[in-house]
Amino acid sequence: MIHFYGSPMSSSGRTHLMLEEAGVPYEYHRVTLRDPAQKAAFLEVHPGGKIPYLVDGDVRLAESVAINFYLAEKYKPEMWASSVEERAAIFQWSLWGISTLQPEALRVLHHAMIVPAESRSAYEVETGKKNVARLLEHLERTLPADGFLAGGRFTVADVNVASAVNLATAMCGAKLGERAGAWFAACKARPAWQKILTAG
Ligand SMILES: N[C@@H](CCC(=O)N[C@@H](CS)C(=O)NCC(=O)O)C(=O)O
Repeated sequence: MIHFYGSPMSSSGRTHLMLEEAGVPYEYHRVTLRDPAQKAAFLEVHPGGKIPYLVDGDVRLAESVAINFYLAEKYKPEMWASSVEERAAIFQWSLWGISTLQPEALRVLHHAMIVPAESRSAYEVETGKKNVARLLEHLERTLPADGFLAGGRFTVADVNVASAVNLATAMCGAKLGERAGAWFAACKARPAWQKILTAG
């Protein structure tokens, strides 16, 4: 049995989605990291202390995108690459989501809501919003006409990027273009997305 450590409204949502897409049984350990007792217990499992975290037999993994690659390749090969070229596209889009788009959305989140009022910066919020808008324009221009990020079918890249787009649109009020909007609506309409929204 897979053990999944996560929490709603966090990076673990990306892995939660992938677990549902993979259709494998798993046990969801919901961790409230603000609770010192839960945090201490979680540190016993994962000394790195960050969610998501996955234990699958002897395999112990952190980092949502790496976990999702593992789940796709092992349990849902049709969502993984079938060629070097597809793998490159999956890597490219997933890394774009986690290391290019998401940090700009987090910049807005932190300076609008998380850091203490005296440390908040309107400049950071505005810059983050501008960068998110620019990146979402890039998504609109480069999303393949077949409506999927890689391989002409729904893959782990769509899961990884849709979760970052979800944060970016929620935090920045950014509007998606026609093509990206249709792609994102299709991602959100999938049963996995609907299930984790209701399950939390
Ligand atoms: N790049 C990591 C980010 C993991 C991460 O920062 N998780 C946050 C929640 S969104 C966390 O566990 N924070 C708790 C802490 O830093 O103590 C991933 O995508 O898995």
